[in-house]
Amino acid sequence: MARKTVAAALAVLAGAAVAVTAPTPAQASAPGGKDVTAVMFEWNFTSVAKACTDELGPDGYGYVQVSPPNEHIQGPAWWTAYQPVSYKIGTKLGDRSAFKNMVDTCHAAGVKVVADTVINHMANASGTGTAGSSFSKYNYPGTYSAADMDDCTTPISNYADRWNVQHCEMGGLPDLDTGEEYVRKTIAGYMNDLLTLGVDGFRIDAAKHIPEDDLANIKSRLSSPGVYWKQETIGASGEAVQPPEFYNTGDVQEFNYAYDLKRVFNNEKLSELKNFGEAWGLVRSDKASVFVTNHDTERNGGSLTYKDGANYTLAHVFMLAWPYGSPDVHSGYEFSDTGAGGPDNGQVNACYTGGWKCQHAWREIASMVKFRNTAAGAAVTNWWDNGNNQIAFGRGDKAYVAINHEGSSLTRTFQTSLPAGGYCDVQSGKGVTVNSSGQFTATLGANSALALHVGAKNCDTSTDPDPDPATGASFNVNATTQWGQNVYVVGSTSALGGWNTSNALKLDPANYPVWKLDLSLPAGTAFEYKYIRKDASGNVTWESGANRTATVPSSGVITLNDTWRS
Ligand code: ARE
Ligand code: CA
Repeated sequence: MARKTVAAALAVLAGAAVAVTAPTPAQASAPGGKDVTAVMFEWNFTSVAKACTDELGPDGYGYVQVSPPNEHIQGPAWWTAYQPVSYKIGTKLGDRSAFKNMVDTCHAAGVKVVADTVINHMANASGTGTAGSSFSKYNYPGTYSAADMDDCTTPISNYADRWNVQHCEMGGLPDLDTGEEYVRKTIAGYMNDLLTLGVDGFRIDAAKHIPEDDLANIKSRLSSPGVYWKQETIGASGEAVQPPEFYNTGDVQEFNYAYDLKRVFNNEKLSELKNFGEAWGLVRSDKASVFVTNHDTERNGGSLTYKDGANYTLAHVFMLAWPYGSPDVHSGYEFSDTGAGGPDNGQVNACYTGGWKCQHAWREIASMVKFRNTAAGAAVTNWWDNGNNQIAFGRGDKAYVAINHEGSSLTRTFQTSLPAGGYCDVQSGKGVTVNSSGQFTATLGANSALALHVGAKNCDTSTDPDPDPATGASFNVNATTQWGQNVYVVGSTSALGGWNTSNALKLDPANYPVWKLDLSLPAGTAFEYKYIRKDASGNVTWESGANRTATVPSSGVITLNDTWRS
């Protein structure tokens, strides 16, 4: 991935004054020109390291964000990570050396590391933490005592009152007195320790609950005070504390971006997105950290989630193609209990197994990261829409995307500003030719996208987002589906989920109605399998008939061309 020059970055900033939709990279993009962060929610550090090497680096992600690494209360729920006990590095996700190895491995893969940092409060509990420290509410020996807590020890009760929001207890979590010297020094000490371990940035949890002056003071004590800094500041009308007051310290997470995308993709028209961004009342693009979903909103209904099928996938395609803010791609796991922690204590043996969704690696999403990197600095051009849910736009002479969010296919001659030549549609892996007038003709299936960029001129193996395994099976099944349904394969071996439908492997619908999955399996493996459909709520429908059988050859891949048996 080519590094962007300072001159290019300045050109981008100059462009910002011209049009609302002009690309203004947030601070995240400044250090390397790659502004997409993969948020590996509840992944353990060893698994994150492997993802950096195998997927995030090769796919062009600039950053990976990890769940809070410091000692917290014990328990199976994910939210235990938001109740700090001390600033020792040590949780079920890994110890200090696993954390350090992850940072080094990610750096070697060209991926910078952001740590989720919980510094507003401490644990509302008593017991022993994940690194062995004893504690009780208001007393965390070696770290803080009651004197370090804020004077207000009642829960926050009025978001219209700044003092109440910033000094009282969020949901009963003991609030640190961040105005105090010792507290500031201790928090800065923790963050400097993370910097020593190589961390490149921080997500500041509950930043809205910390006065901006306190954050500025803490940040000024860091060994690199210009470090990337992304603040959780949920903006809501009528509240006393609003995101823009945090611009001085860094970027702000724009929750309204996710709320708006949910509304548009579920109930409104994509054609409205023509001026999405500041014109919609969102925060400044160069300060915005944006997402389709995060770990809270995928649980509280605020945003689209993996349960929303094409609405969710296409919203990611739009986010990554559209020059506003710096995108986070949330990579999580399936859940029905909103408190459930990551499967297997955060150990990810393989994507799409055990409940791990691996959204960061979905072809439709991963392929758009290089699209975004290639398009960086280019404004929106050649906007087209049908007045409804079909849109297309270019990014100057760098890239072009079309999104068909309707129930029938779209055939059209698209006008781009791309140089003539052959391109790879990185969504489908099929070739597209742009003529000397910048036009190409293509058919997009229902609820699918097409994306071209000058960094992917040929659909050869080096740009194939889904290369064939050395030995294994290529599952191809012709299966029509309803809204919200997906097709999976499940079978007799553990790699095929051991007949457990919750461990079934999802097939890729890029060539719908043919669903496809290339699976690496040891040579000679004999297995049985069947296809299943799952709907948005996880209900399973089996295809009829006997189990299918196949054997992996001694070298190469067995190609299975199947038709769904209804
Ligand atoms: C848990 C229990 C609670 C219990 C508490 C203390 O669930 O019942 O009271 O412990 O014992 C996460 C979970 C919480 C969990 C917490 C600690 O979501 O359920 O509490 O961990 O284990 C506000 C804040 C915002 C915050 C959200 C959740 O402004 O900062 O609430 N988000 C971050 C994280 C969360 C995390 C925390 C902070 C705590 O992303 O995952 O909590 O570290 C309006 C306002 C928002 C407000 C929102 C909800 O929209 O505008 O500002 O968000 O309502 O109240
Ligand atoms: Ca506070």
